[in-house]
Formats: sequence, structure tokens, C-alpha cells
Amino acid sequence: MYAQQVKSTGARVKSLEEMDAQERAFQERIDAGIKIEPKDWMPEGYRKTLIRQISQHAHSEIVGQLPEGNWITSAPTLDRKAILIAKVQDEAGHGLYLYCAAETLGVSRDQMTKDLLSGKAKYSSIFNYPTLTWADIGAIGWLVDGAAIMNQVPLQRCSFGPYSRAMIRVCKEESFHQRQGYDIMMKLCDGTVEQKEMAQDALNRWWWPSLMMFGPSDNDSVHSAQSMAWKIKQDSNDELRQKFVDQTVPQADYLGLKPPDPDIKWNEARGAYDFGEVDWEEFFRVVKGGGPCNKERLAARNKAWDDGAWFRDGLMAYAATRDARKVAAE
Ligand code: FAQ
Repeated sequence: MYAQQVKSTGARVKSLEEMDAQERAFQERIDAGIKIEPKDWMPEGYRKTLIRQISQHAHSEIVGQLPEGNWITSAPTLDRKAILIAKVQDEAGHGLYLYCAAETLGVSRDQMTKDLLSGKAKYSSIFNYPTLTWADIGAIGWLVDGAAIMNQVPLQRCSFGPYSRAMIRVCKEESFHQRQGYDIMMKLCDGTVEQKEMAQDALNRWWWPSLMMFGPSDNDSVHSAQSMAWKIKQDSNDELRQKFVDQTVPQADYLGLKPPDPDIKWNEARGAYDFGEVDWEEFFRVVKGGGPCNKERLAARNKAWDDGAWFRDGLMAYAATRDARKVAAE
């Protein structure tokens, strides 16, 4: 497929004729569905795009532990506590696979960490919202992990081998997360009037931020056209957002809850739900650091880094003495 023919979203993409021989051979490999591996030649833009997306994704998994971690000590039962601990731990694991995948492209873990802690690097807007009630933990699993899966299932087919392979495992775990969140919502909706109200309130607060996870609308997406030509992304932001709405509205119906959007309506002709416009001003404000918890999240990550200094120093000292012993023994 000619790169140029990809649905127009964002900047214009070079046609095969405009590419030099090396770029053309690379694009033809991608078009033939052959995976790109770290040691293969790749255009600098491809490498940079992947480092940007994979590191942002890794940071999201790491920062994403914070809103749910907030409820570990207040989970309503021992079982719920154990499940939540396992889920939060999974998110840490996802961050680590993703940092490893990004490192294969030549960026160091230290650099990525520095960029996160200084506020230079982005992470998903969704994690800048607070978790006010236990129902928020249900809503995060159901909606946030649900949106993450919708976005990540196509990433399993990403043209870059290490990212696509990391996504296969991540998606399996996210499916479990989504089900545990929906299970919490089912229990609350089957419970007392107050519990059901709590579930509705969580849906009201998490619905729009979840739709924002898919990124700006296709008209405003800077990277989509090139990322789709390189088969890093398989679908545009709006396509995935629509799929998410189509999947989630019937799930809300089943719970007896209503998403906070009066424009949601089944459109027979399109075979999809119509829905209202996302508040893009809010989205860009949160992405630029002005969300309810941006400062708190960065402060928590910086504190964790500073508090871990003694452990990193200990590891380095151990590694140095072990290496010195090895040299002496040789
Ligand atoms: N938040 O041109 P596009 C999870 C930025 S994992 C913040 O459309 P692209 C698991 C974007 O980076 C959730 N920034 O960009 C979990 C770019 O800025 P830049 C994370 C956003 O890359 C669950 C600019 O806007 N998932 O939830 C957002 O083609 C529960 C223009 O945007 C991933 O990262 C946003 N929502 O498409 C963990 C998946 N959207 O870099 C714990 C992989 C856009 O030029 C608990 N990433 N921006 O400065 C992707 O699929 C893509 O990167 C998109 C954005 C779709 C996020």
C-alpha cells in the first residue's frame, strides 16, 4: 500500500516516489507486514516516533499506578485489596516492558526517567484525575483499562517487533483488569441505592476523560498520518474512540447506568452510536499540566525517585564490589 493513500490525518506523508532507495525498501517491508527489529535500518523519524510513543506509554503505566494505589489501604474487603495490589503491580510491569522496548531504540532508561520527573515527557491525561470513591476503582478498570485495550489491541500488530510483542502480554493483563473493574461496578449497581449512585457518579466523572485517552480528534492529530503509514498505529484516534463508545454504551445499559452525554443515540444508518463533542479545551489544559492532579502526580513520582536513592546507591556499590572481585579472581 502506498504510504500516501493512508487516511489523511495530520501532516502529509512522503509518497514512495519521494523516498530514497533505503526509505522505499523500508516502507515496502512495512507494507508487506514484515516486522522491524532494533538492529534493522530505520528512518530517524520512525525511531523518534517510537521512542516518543513507547516512552509516553511507559510513563502512563507508571503514573497510572497512583490513582488506584490510593485505594489499596481502603479497599472494602481482603479479596478486593489483593486483586487491586496485583493490578497495580501489573501496571508497574507494563511500564518496565515498555521502557525495555524503548531502550532497544537507543534511549536510556535514565534519560526517560529524567524527562518524566522534570515534567518534559508526557503521560496519559487520564491519570491527572482524582479517585474520590471506591466506585472510581471500578470505573477505572471498566473504562480506563477498557479504553487502553481498545487502543492497545491494534498495537499488537505494530510494525516494530519489541513494541508489538510487549503489547501481546500487556493486553492479556489489561483484559483481566477491565473485567475486575466491571465486576466492581456490577456489585455496586446490584447494591444499595447509595452504592448505585456512587457508581453513576464515578461514570459521570470518568466518561469524558476516558474518551480523551484516544488523543485529539483526527483533524488535530499531528502524528497519526505518518504513524499509520509506518503501521505504528493501525487506526486513527477518532476510529478507536468510536469503537470504544460502541462497546461501552451497551455495558452501561446492562449496569443500569447512563453516560453523562445527552447526545448518545444509536444511529441505524451508521451502525454506530452518535455521541457529543469532547471538551477539547479541557483535554489540552490537562495535557499541558493544568489538570486537577498533574502537580500531585509529578511530586509523587519525584518523591519515589528521591526516596529510592539509598537503594540505587546500594545496588551500584554491590555491583562495583562484585565486578572488582571478579577481576581479582581472573
Ligand atoms: N494524554 O498526534 P497525536 C493505560 C499528545 S495506558 C496526553 O494524536 P499520537 C494502562 C500526543 O502525545 C494509557 N497526551 O499523537 C493503564 C502528542 O504530543 P507530542 C496510555 C496525549 O501519538 C490503565 C499530541 O498529543 N496509552 O491506560 C494524549 O499519534 C489503568 C498530539 O496527539 C498509550 O500511551 C493523552 N490522552 O496518538 C494503566 C498507548 N493523546 O508527543 C494504569 C500508546 C495525545 O507530540 C491504570 N499511545 N496526546 O508532544 C498511543 O496510541 C498514541 O500515542 C495516542 C496519541 C493515541 C495516545
